[in-house]
Amino acid sequence: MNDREVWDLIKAEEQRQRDGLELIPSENYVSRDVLTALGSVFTNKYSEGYPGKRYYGGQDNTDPLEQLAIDRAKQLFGSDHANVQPHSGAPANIAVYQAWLNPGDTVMAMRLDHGGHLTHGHPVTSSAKLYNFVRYGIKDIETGEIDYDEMYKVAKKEKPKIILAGFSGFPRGLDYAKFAEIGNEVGAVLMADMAHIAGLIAGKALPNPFDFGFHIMTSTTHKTLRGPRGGLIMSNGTVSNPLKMPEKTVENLPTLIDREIFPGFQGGPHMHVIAAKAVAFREALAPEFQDYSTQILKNAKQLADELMKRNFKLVTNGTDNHLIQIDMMTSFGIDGRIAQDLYDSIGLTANCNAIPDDPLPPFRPSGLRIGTPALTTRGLKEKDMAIIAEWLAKGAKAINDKKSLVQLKAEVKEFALKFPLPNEIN
Ligand code: DSN
Repeated sequence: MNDREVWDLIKAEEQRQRDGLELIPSENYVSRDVLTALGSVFTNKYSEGYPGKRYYGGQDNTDPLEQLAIDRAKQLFGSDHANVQPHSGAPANIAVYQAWLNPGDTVMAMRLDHGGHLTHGHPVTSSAKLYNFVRYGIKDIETGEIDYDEMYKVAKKEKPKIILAGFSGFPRGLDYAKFAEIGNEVGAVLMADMAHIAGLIAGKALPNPFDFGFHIMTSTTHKTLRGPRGGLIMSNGTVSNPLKMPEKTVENLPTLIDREIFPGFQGGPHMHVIAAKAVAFREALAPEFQDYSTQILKNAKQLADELMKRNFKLVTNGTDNHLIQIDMMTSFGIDGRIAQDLYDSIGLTANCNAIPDDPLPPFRPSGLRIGTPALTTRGLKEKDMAIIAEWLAKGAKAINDKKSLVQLKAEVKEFALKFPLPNEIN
């Protein structure tokens, strides 16, 4: 590469990833094949429209490529329809809202401080200005049990047009059957934002909302699904000509969504990213991906247990998925941001996060969010989780002891180098 400045930063980032351990639950390491597809000549091509219905010439290869990605996504999640064009998870969610709602309509989603995502109606988002968001949340912070009775009451009163199941900071499972029961009674479309757990659903380690009658599933493709940075929408219903606006019915959701992504909301799809999505979907269809997904959960459970043995207070006292929320204030009297910087300094990357009913502000919250998808990709197993928990405990205690932190950083690096990044292996 001629651009030394960029090249040096790429090499430095490679080294940072190699020398440390990635604990952020929404990050992962892609394969060499995914990277190759991302860096391919498909980045040169404009392809507004959908396979067979494009506005520009020269689509000999983009059409079969996008169709391959669509077919693989449908096979992976068992849906009638897939739109592989969303640039990421936020545009995917917004496109669904726009496809189904009118301004002023109501959406029911998880409380943001209980684990819901910004795009589920945080007041600072543009969706919150257009639509009315009402909430469900956790009944018992110690177990993470969702208050389904309250959800039912609010749904009956507010009549949401969409009930949204999904989270980015909740370490337990959702009862999709209950969501469906409530949604069907009030006539809401059931939408699952599975960005965090799509890989666990694809790998059959966690249940699939479509098996419970959900109509729509949105996701990112770069978290547990281990593909390129991007978005994905799947739905059930009839896929018809995207050039014609269909009637607004549940059966027509696939076409309403396609129309909303393009021409409604986005311009040209990023075909190099769609190529990389297709590669990732093929990888996720392989039997080994099921072992990977199961191992993520085993590692997360083990890591949670090892942390609790070392006096870490965990939100809901454990995990049933890939992520763990640590209440750092209760555990060690330091806030999540201080903890994030502290662990960064020893090569353990995590992110600060609000805990339920957090008294501290979002930029400096009480919690630290960690998880096991990237560690598991790197080949770590249950036995390695005690080592990580020990470093996290020692790090928190050594906050003012520079010498110990330098020593911990060296230990983390020595250990991390035993586990090559996947794009170094294949
Ligand atoms: N930023 C993502 C996460 O880390 O959960 C959600 O968009």
